[in-house]
Amino acid sequence: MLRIWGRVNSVNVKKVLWCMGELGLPFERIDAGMEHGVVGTPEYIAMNPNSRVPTIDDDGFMLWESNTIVRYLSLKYGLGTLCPEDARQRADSDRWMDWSTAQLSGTFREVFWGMVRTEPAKRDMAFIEKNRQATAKTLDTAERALASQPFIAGDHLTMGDIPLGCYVHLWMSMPIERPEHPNLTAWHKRLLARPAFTAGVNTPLT
Ligand SMILES: N[C@@H](CCC(=O)N[C@@H](CS)C(=O)NCC(=O)O)C(=O)O
Repeated sequence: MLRIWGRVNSVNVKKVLWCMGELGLPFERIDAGMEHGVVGTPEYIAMNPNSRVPTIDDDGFMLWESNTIVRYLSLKYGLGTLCPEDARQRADSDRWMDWSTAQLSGTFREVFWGMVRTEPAKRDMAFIEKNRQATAKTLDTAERALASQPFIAGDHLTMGDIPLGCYVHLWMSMPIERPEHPNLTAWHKRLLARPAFTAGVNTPLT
């Protein structure tokens, strides 16, 4: 059976939990990271020299880096569904995964850590606000892409929706000001209707 190491409140773990849920894969999850520790042990570092979560064990094949894990599982267990067979559709899906990490996650992380993981008295509100505005502007790009299609890379859910869906869910869950993004909001509602999203992503923030 697949095994995954990682705490459920990590955005990078959420990506993999949602992916495994969509693929209907049975798995065992082992708590690791933050208050659970584990990631600093020699045994864990031997599996994942990055000392972070998530890590998976697929029948002896150890893999870390969340987007890579999502791509691997989608190709192995979801070819034609989460992983498009057509090269151009797959590149489109891949592009949104890379975009979510390269363009969105940096400023998003500063808002999330500021508003969720930092106690109110210690928050640098000017810094959070600067990053909130930058994140909102970045999300305009996804808003435009979702104007013409129900999912980020076309007419059905693909791996391209997974990292973005995890970030957008947290963005929508935080007590912050958000600009009107009707297409993004409708897409998020479509994701919330999926049992695998509810189980893997729509879980407590802390
Ligand atoms: N690029 C890595 C980043 C992994 C990462 O930074 N994970 C965070 C949680 S989201 C982590 O392990 N933090 C330390 C901890 O939980 O102890 C990936 O996508 O898997």
